Amino acid sequence: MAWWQSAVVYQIYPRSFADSDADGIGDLGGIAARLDYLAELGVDVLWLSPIYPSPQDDNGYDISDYRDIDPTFGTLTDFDALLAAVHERGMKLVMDLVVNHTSDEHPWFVESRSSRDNPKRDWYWWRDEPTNWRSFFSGPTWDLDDATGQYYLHLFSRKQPDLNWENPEVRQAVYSMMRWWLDRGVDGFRMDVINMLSKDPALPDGPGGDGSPYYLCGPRIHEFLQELHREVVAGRDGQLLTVGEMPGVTLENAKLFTDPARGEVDMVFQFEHVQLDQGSSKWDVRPLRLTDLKRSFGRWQSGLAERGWNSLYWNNHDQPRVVSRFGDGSPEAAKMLGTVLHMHRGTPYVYQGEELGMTNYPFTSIDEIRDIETLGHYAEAGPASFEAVRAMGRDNARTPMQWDASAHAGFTTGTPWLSVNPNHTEINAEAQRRDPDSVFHHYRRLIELRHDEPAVAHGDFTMLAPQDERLYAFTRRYEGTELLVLANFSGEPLEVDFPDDAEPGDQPGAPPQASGIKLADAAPADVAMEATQMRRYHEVWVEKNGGRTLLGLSGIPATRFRGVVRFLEEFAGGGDADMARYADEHSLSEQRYFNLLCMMFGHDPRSYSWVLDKGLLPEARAARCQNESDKIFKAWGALLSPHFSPSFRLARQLAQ
Ligand code: ISL
Repeated sequence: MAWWQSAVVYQIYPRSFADSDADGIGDLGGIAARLDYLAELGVDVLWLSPIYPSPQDDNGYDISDYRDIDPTFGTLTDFDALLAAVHERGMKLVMDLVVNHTSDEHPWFVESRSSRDNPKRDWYWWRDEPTNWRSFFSGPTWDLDDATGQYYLHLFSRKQPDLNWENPEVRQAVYSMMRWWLDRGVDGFRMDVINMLSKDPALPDGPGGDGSPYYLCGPRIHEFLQELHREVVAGRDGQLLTVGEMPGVTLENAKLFTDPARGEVDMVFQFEHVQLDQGSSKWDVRPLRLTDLKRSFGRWQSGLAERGWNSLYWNNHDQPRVVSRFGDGSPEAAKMLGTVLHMHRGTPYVYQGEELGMTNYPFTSIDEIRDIETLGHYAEAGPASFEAVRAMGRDNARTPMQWDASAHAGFTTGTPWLSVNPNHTEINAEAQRRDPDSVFHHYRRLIELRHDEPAVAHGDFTMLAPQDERLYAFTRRYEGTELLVLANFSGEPLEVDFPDDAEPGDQPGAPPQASGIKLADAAPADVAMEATQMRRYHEVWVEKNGGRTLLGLSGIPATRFRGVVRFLEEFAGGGDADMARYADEHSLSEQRYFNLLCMMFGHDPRSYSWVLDKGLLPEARAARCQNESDKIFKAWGALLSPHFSPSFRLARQLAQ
């Protein structure tokens, strides 16, 4: 198995992460100062959005020198120090590779545009007549260059001319640059719009100005990526990560791109799930239908089950914040969304601030927005488009990282290049690190789970209840372990209907029933009872391992966990052997005992009353379970895990 199958990647948008020199723009020094935070979160890989010299027309996705660092961010020496510090902490660092286009200020383009017979003329796409293609950033994709009287192609801004990958010199120049970074010690690349490299050289007009049929996954794309892999990646030590950003990629093509036998890329970013809440364009905003999301994810999960690999993401620097987009902005929604994504099969990507539940920004005026894409759209569409801009604009993701409650959220002591979200007084890293129930610690546990629980990294995936508009439910199975994840995607409490006739002995591999959730023999009535009452944006996990069943809940108030520890202390004397003895004395089967604990640490009051009703716990003692110290709370994982490993790992991690 490849190392990245159990890894989690964290995306840093350097402009907005942390500023060390008070110019209001994040930089390498800022990142270096926050590495311990990232190590605490537990991520394996850092991906840096572009830090190369750039006129910053598209915040660095317009590169004017591939072999240096933009002075705004630091120097190559700073970079080497950062890389060493990342490696020292056992993490890896992946660079953004933007080679579909350069900046118009890159020396290659400066030469190319200097005359029609310049040797680099053919490094870009020059034509006497433009086609009707429209740019991603509004307006045409062709600009007339007055000096030479020809048009050049730019799928993005006019300052981002497209390289001509038909020219072998271009390809070799890129490979050589990539090797230079790998030799420097970087651990791989996130490849910007890499499925746009191969264009139909005829560049025909597209339907309604849409040129994408002629540049998305064009005729030579697999050949180019195989060549790139051969020239750059192959023969290195297998510790690298390559992920291709591929707008519009189909599942069928993604299977080819990520089939290890073909030697192209390790995984791709596909866009299907982030286009489900839109109509004709990203600005035509529609409500998400959960059934569409499940159909899409389910298809990708099964499509890449045998060969290839998924990347998993809700957020990046181009997408609005998921907690505002698919949730209601609350920490509950942030945790629920995190659990759903991270329990899928694939490599999860966390975009900076997602681990805090950072939300969209409450923009009130176009003057607050800096993003070239959004401004281009607004200029064309006018003020009526402002609601869509607020909902979908990329600057939602780009506001500064919220480190603490101080002015500018601890991001900078200068004036931030983009305003800090006023909610930083509540949503910030400092507060969340102190709070064991925070979104931060929830993400930390999810990441730990992927490292520790093979069913999370490697288990198969079965979508359940595909027709339900509120419940997101699936199972993951690996060897003897089965994990069931139930998530209430709605803002209302949800009754989940568990069929009474759940067949005992449900075999791994058996197809799920089309309606309802089938809890097999190992899930007794008490688990079902808990799960039938799902709070808003709430998730429940059940792990079956052999005959044992474990229920885990997120957002568990620490007091309840402390209550469990007290219960153990009181009844079991604090030691593993005593604890087991207690279970024996009370004739509790291991399963029963587990379920009892589960009831205890669920914070649905019905769990408690149920325990009491059944006479499993004297009322007085239950009451005392409410107040315990942090010390005991922390001790609980250590106390329990050896005893109930491996099933109990889930609970332990949720509890920490
Ligand atoms: O942002 C988008 C959706 O609104 C996409 O169309 C996005 O432009 C596309 O996914 C490509 O993105 C990448 O390349 C762009 C750059 O602006 C993005 O930031 C980058 O992620 C051009 O380099």
